[in-house]
Amino acid sequence: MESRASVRLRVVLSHLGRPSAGLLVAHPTAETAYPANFHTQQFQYTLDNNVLSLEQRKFYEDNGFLVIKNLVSDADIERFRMEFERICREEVKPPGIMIMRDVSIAKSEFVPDETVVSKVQDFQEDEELFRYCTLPEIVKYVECFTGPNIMAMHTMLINKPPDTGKKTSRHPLHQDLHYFPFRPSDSIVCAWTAMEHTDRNNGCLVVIPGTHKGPLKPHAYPQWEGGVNLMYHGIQDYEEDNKRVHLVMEKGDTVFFHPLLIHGSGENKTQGFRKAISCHYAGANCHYISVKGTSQEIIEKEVVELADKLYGIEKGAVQFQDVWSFRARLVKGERINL
Ligand SMILES: O=C(O)CCC(=O)C(=O)O
Repeated sequence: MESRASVRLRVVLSHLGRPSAGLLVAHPTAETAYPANFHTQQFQYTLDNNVLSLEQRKFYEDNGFLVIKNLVSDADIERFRMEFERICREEVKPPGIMIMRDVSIAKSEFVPDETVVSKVQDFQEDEELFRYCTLPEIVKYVECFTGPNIMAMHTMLINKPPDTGKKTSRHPLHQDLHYFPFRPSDSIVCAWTAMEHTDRNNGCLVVIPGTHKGPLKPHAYPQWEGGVNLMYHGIQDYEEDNKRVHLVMEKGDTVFFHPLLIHGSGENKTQGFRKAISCHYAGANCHYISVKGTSQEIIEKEVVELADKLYGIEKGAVQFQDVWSFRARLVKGERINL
């Protein structure tokens, strides 16, 4: 008889052939206005597709991020908020979703309510939240970095809680590539949309411009007195005098950023929850890499152990790559390697 573990694994792996979320077509909207003698070969981080203006491309190339104002409608944000609340109340349980609570909230205090949920991750099977990843206004920009075949690799709705005084609502400075066993990094981009006004008071995103040009740095859990949230690894050796930029954003504003860009977010000093929705995309022609012997081994170990626990699969049956290709979902074009 087939063991429980292998049945589970078969279910997990059967998701890998999942169909696409429907075809989207990107239309150029920005006036590119390149001088006639301008050569775009000098660009490394953006593609030639006439969506970004020359100024926008130059900004991303130099800084590793680009904010597009007022990109997602209030109506969509309201729908995402309502679906998040339904998930928190456990009225819907999309397969694969991870519900996280802030480390300051004891397990025994957990109630199915949005005030104890700091984040939902991996909502790719929730059709309502996954609509975010397929919004034409978002995908249009994503394509400038990934090319036309686009995979959604990682999804999150972050509900940064009011800080309890322990400073656990902070997200340490990190590079998202630390978590990813696929390359090339230049074909990966994050879209992060503010679901309400965000500034330093409620812990807006903070970025260190230009760091996407540097290497992937070693990460570890920071030694914070009040504790640190699960998987919130941080960079150990960043230079204190690096220029940090706090991204003050309005509801619907969206920042696109490179996976090597050093970023994080501060303490939420308000009494409200600071919400944002995000997706990491990768060009479908990216490929998986082995992270054995690299600084990413520590996150590989943590993720695989968590997946074993979550899916009830015997140790060693699931690899780091399997976890990623399980959660990956096609957004546009053709699923190639991922
Ligand atoms: O929204 C935030 O507070 C930071 C999110 C972030 O950087 C991440 O989850 O990688």
